[in-house]
Amino acid sequence: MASSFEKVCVVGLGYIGLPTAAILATHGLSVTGIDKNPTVVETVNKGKIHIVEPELEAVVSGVVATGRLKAASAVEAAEVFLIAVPTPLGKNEAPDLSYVQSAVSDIAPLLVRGNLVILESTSPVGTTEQVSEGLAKGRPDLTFPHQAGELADIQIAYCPERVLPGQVLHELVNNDRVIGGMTPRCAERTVGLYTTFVRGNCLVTDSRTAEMTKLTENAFRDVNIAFANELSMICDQLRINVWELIDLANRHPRVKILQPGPGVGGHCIAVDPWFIIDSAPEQAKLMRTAREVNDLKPRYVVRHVRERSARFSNPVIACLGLSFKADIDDLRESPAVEIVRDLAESVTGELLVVEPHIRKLPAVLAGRDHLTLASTEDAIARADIVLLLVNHRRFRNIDRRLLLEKVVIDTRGMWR
Ligand code: SAJ
Repeated sequence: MASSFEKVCVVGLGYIGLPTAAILATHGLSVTGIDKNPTVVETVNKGKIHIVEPELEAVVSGVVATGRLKAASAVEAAEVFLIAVPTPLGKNEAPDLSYVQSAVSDIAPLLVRGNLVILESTSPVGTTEQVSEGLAKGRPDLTFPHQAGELADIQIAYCPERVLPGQVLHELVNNDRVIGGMTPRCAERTVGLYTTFVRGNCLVTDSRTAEMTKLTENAFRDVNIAFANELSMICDQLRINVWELIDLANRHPRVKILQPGPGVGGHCIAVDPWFIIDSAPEQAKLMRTAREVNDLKPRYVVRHVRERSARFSNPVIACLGLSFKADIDDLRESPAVEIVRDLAESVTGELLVVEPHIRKLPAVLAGRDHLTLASTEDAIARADIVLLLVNHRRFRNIDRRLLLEKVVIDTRGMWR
């Protein structure tokens, strides 16, 4: 659908900002992507990308070539400002909103009546209202939704990203979007922008509900993974195969237990529940406990490996997988990395790490004695203990007969 907007400025060219900027540009809008990192700006302006995401480079190079997308280091005047900056955890598990605040300070001087500002970054409830207040502070000559409601000069909305890394281009277009307008008019204008490229439904609500929707989706998953992880520890205690147990329980028509693992990694599920816990600590008891259970799991695995390695004087341990989930190269917040690091610090013997998606060890593991990156074959052949940390497709082909003489610790249930 054709948009009534022509010029969009996307602040933050990361995993969400860059694909969104590129998709808007392919739909005929003139897009400037802003990033404080000069290397990112330079890379995008060459039609290349600085992140790993299938098919994205072809789209970016196409729109950069036609001039529809360009990158810059300073915010430029536009009709729509779309904020897609990181919102990491700061001190004491509290959200760090400094990148959002910095985007607000950069945008405020450029605003003109009729502009639309959209926040996409995962944010604690109330952040969109804070964006409105922050912009108003910088521009006392204009009115904003928290002051003037429907009559405001500037419209503001929250529209969370929900895409799965690795499938971003598909999910960006096909997923439903939740659009939280600070007023109905803010929402309506935001729907106008997203319907240029979204084939899913645009579901309209207020900004606080939209902020909470995003956090709830990831907290729901975290709590459910914690249930599976807790079950796995109970089952170890009771000498029950947790994988068989879950398969059986899931045959009940209203039971759908997720899979235990070595812990919860990535930038989202292990982080977002804290945004809820931080804003309602008294009420968010279950979510806090779930976070604690999931955070405990890597340490539980390390303890288990140490117990099983006690009978060897210098065990060779093959650690299969380092990424935070299967079939990707992303090591961010990966429980597997944490486990290998802790083993390197607490077990005498040799660690052979296998991660087919990387060529060199991450800094936290590099340069350690008795820890090397190995091929699957070499690691399995030499190991006394085989520790499976990630259920990569490639590990499924391992000949099970090669494991018969070894101590096998399977945190993912691949060899259940
Ligand atoms: N995990 C388990 N057991 C399971 C499922 C997952 O241990 O049964 C672990 C994975 O191994 C991994 C972690 O959880 O370490 C997270 O993996 P994931 O595939 O569940 O999710 P992410 O972090 O890659 O992406 C999530 C998605 N959110 C939901 O599915 C509700 C995605 O749609 C969001 O856009 C993304 O977070 C985000 O950016 O917030």
